[in-house]
Amino acid sequence: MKKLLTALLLLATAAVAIPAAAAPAVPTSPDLRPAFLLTASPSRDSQDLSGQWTFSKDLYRTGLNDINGWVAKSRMQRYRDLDVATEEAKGGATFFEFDMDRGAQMSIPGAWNAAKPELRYYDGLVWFQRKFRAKPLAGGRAFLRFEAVNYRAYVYLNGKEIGRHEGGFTPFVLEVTEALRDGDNRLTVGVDSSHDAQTIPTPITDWDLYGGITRPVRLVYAPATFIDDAALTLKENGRITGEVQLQGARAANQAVTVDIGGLAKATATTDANGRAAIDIAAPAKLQRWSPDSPKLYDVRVTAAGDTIRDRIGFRTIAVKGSQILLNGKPIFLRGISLHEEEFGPNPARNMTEQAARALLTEIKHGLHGNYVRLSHYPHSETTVRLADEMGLLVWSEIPVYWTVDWDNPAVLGKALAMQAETIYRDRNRAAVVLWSVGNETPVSAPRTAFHGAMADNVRRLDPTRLISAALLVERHKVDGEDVTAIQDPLVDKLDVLAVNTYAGWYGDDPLDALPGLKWQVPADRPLILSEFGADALAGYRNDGKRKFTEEYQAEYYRKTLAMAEKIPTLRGLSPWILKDFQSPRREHPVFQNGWNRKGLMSETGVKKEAFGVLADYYATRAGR
Ligand code: GCB
Repeated sequence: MKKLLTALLLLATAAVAIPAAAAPAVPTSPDLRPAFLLTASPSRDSQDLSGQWTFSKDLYRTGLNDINGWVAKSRMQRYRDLDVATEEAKGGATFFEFDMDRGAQMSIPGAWNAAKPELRYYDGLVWFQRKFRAKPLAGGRAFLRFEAVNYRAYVYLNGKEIGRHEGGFTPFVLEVTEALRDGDNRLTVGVDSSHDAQTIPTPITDWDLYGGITRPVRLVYAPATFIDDAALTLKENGRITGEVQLQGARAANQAVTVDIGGLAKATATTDANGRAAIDIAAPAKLQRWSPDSPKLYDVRVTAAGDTIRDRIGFRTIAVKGSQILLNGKPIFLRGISLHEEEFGPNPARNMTEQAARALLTEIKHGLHGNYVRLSHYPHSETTVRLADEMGLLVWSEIPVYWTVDWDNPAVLGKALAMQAETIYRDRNRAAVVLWSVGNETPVSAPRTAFHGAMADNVRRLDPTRLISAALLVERHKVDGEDVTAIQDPLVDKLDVLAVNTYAGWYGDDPLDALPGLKWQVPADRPLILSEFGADALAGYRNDGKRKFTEEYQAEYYRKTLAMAEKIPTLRGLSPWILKDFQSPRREHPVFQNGWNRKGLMSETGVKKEAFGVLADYYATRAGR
């Protein structure tokens, strides 16, 4: 078993961020820590590479490989460090079948599917190029930090391969100290959006393709020895614990100081691996973070002449019997599910702060919510930081959705690495309280073993938060009566049970039957309804007997909420979903046209009747 775990861990570290052969080797660590995190990069000297990039489609992947498995032809290699027009002007036999400098432009970050009509359903490789000027620090180091590239990235700087990454929703950092030029630089990124049976997720989902460089890219400067990451958390025993990780030749034996908003100061010394453990009593005046009072402290970490800053909230989260306790007090999660998709008729999954704020404001103030399920993959850092600032508890998940290749250790390796990248990214966010290990995956022995390994991985990497999964429910007869039950051995690994239920939308149940449906769930565990929902086209109205009307959706909500009220262990709700979202699965020509219509709001922000039903329910709940 230990051997298998070690093999998996090695696979996991190898699966996701791979520096090019020429770059320094990455230590494969059992804690699945990516080689570099640079989590506090916004507080560092850095250059935002957002803006206009040129691009070139490459459906047959000619820039990566030639026919017959040969090396790509040089006339196809989009990442070459040359000016095609200048070469052409020389005449002669050489010619090119691309020109990144004279190619069409696209605004980055943003998915290509929204940028150009001809790329609407393009699923494959696209090359992007951005030129920029750099002024490297003498004796310092430089890194590229990508917040997300969907789904695979091949990164080249000035014609040299810097590294690769797999996974569409997590950040990765590649060192470019050697390849970066003082002056003009040419950054080329091949982005492959295609998914297969061994990717996470597979090609079959219920959301849009959104290929591209979907989140910001930064060039980050750091001293030769620097603070890569610092994490702090409040424990139930009243102590603040955490770690500071230094990188570089002088990382060992360094004095580290952590200042928590001027309230408390911790000092420690790094060990041989550049790591310092922090453990101090929480200061008496420390205000606990909560949705009602989302207090964040300015935290400043200093070591080896380097300083990073972060804004961190302190709270505890625990389960006791069937209660969820925030700062020791029972809490009911008044939430909603959300896809990473901004309001508007043609979203590009470009989650600017303004776009994220518009969505979260509807949850916090429109619905009177205190919780959001960020489905079905890690959302942008912007969204999670905003949840911290605005006071919304967060459920976070990676896209182990429906079915993945359960029997394949390499796929499990990818899942564990994605989880690790998410946890290392977000472990300072007080808002995040739940890590989910899957969504609606059909029960089988290999699937349960896969999720079990994921749950163990989360427990090891972050024992301070709760573990859940959005499970399927079964309907069966008990004494002639229809009973909804969870029949899933995975429950043994979870702190909070969560189920998706669509009675009244999928299936034959009349709405009036919903409040009478019987539930059989463990009495000693908290339960969340992680999804329920019904489609409605905003503005389509009649007597409410027809599906897709606003009235039907509103009545579905009334009846489902009445059903939920009867489940004694119910501790939270995240109905499906705040806003209509794009999905090629949904092709009804009158009601859907490529949109899943289960939003409480249309894609442009028009509220449907059911929005008011849930808002009223949450307003009452908040007062209880
Ligand atoms: C689900 C899935 C979600 C779908 C939703 C639906 O159970 O978890 O991704 O979009 O149902 O609309 O059917």
